[in-house]
Amino acid sequence: MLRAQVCSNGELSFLMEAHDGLSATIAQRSGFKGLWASGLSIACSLGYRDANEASWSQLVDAVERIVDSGPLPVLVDGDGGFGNFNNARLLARKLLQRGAAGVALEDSCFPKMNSFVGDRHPLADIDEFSGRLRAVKDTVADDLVLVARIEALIAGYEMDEALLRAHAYADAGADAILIHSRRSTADEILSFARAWQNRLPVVIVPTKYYRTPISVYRKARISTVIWANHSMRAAIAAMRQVCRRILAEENTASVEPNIATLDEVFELLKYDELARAEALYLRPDAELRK
Ligand code: SPV
Ligand code: MG
Repeated sequence: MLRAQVCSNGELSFLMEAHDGLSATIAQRSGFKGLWASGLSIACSLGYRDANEASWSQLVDAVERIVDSGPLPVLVDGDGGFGNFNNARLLARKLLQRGAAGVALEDSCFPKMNSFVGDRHPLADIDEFSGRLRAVKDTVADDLVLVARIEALIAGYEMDEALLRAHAYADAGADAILIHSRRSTADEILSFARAWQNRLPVVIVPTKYYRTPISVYRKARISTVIWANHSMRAAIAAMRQVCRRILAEENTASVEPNIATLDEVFELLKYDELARAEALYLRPDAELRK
């Protein structure tokens, strides 16, 4: 299902960020058809920085909660794979076991730093990173969609370097290329797309260039847009506001209209299903008499 979304050159698809079971459930109920297990957002929800402070096993556990929350395919932000080819293939194998549909690996060095923090991040050597991709492909074959993410533009290199890397990663077996940019306009990723000519599908993350209309990406035949961190950022703003008001007012009356009701919480997590199951398994006779 993820392969059809990411690897189709026809229709633009969207992946919504999730970082836990609740954010995944809300994204699914809102109508999204696929999820991005964001490294930044998962780290943030654990109280860590997006600098490989969370371990690969903590990532895999978070992904399991996301996968378990519903039927949507999950593309996992695998950072750089937590080390060399061996760490990357281990991560991919564990993600596959936990039900992920794909993994995105970026050509950063361990420990990575979030793309928007600082500049001139060190890039992995092309051949070494291609080895990570090949090792992952040899381990999971086509059971996991493999997205190769290029950090060259983030790190301040020219387009030629990004294209060189894209071709090398395609040769190494990537299924799609994620081209990342920190510019506030989409110019950089659009010139990449023009030069790349869709040798492999292109995935983008318009976190900084959010003003560009989606029609521009359709025209450029981008395959997938990732909304990478917006539920996490929405949660921060909402939680901060409610904390401030309750602290100041020593009362919750004024925040009640702006927060989810308990009934909404019970509905989201399907408490009704548990009640039906109880009738079936705890009191089967009562169920039969209905
Ligand atoms: C993430 O969501 O963790 C990403 C995207 O990698 S970004 O933070 O925009 O680099
Ligand atoms: Mg990330």
